[in-house]
Amino acid sequence: MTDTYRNIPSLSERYRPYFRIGAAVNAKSLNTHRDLLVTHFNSVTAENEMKWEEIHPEQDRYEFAKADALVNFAREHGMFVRGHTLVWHNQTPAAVFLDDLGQTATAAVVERRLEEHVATVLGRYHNDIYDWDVANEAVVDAGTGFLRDSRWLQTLGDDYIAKAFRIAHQAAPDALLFYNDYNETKPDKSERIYKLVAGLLDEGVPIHGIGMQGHWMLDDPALDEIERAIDRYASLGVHLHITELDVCVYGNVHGTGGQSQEVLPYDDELAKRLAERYRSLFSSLRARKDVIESVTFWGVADDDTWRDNFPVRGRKDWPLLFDVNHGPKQAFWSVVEF
Ligand code: HAH
Repeated sequence: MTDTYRNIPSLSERYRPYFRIGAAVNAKSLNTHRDLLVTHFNSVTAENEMKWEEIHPEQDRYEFAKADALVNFAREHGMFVRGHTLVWHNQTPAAVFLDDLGQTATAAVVERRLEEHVATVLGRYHNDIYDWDVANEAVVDAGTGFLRDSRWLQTLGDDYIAKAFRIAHQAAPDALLFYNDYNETKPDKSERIYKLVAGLLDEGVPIHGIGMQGHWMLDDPALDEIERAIDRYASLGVHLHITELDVCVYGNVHGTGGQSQEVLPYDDELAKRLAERYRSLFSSLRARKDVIESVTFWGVADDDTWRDNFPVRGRKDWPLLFDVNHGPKQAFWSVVEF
């Protein structure tokens, strides 16, 4: 970060009366984006380093070094840490679901592995991590189904989510436990998420919050759709976190527009449209500060964003508040000046 950027207001300080401001970090960005992180953020999430395949790549092998570095960094700078994630259909070793002969493992074996994993990871970080995404992306996107047909569902059955929350609660009784998902504002899917969480609460399952990922676009979802989803989730009386916010500068990924291979020029016009989008998003979020506790961006600056490869591989995107040189974008000013 050059000196020119040193005298700008701190994002997380500006938002102190509203909610925490977080960023997803990785082993590299913890160093390369250190100045931005320390100045503008008061919460961090591991982009990958706490996912099962990274922190526990083999049955008898844990790799804590990168996750430890992140937690130590957060402690050193007085930042919160969101734990991401325990039970997910992606980035989980296939071996978790197999026995020694390579056949599908029994429910009892998989459940024991889940207990061991959760006790180990939550136990290790119990002094530093108070918020965990226990289950990630467990409901279907479209159609008439309900739960995603994942290895977790296939081996443990329909109540695997309830089990995971109970196991996590036992391992970290003081932690807030979240269900986290994307397309969380789409009417059908948000109804499924609502139903899942409401059902778990009814059963007395220790679930405390909903993580709305917030992988949004310039023009979609519409602001009122986002507001409706937040208000509906809030009616359950649970904690709400925006967990993975970024704004893809390309069009709606649900239509064909968002999938175009063409790289847009990041010109003044686009910068302005992104700023307007962020301005209205944050104005809605601020108006809901009583229910939203934390807003985490999925990245720090535009030089390191998963959006360069999603939903289109190798298509440069500019979804964050800081540019590729770590300077504040118009979008930064639009959320800071109100
Ligand atoms: C998220 N999935 C994951 O929670 C996160 O762990 C990962 O690093 C990036 C994004 C988002 C996602 C999506 O928006 C659409 C389809 C599949 C997954």
